[in-house]
Amino acid sequence: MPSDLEKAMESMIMVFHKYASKEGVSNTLSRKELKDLMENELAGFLKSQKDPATVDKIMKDLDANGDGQVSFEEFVSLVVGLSIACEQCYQMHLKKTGAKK
Ligand SMILES: [Ca+2]
Repeated sequence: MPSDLEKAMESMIMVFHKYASKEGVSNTLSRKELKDLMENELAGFLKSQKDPATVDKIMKDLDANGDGQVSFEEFVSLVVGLSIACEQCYQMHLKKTGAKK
């Protein structure tokens, strides 16, 4: 049986390919595919970002090689970045509630 971490890694791969295969090049995300992915899979994050240009900004940041497509490697850096931000919130939350684990 896969562990929680293995399941999380599998989810990242499945989500990426679910959206990447929608149109055009099947193993990269176009701007539209990235937008769909963020709206459906990162809705909580997008809601806290009031700026409507967020997707464009993120697309530009992610597209390290500038080909207008987000590869799996480029997508992973988004997930890692968000995970680091979430972990920092989690630590702040722990400090606030005084919980020790
Ligand atoms: Ca790219």
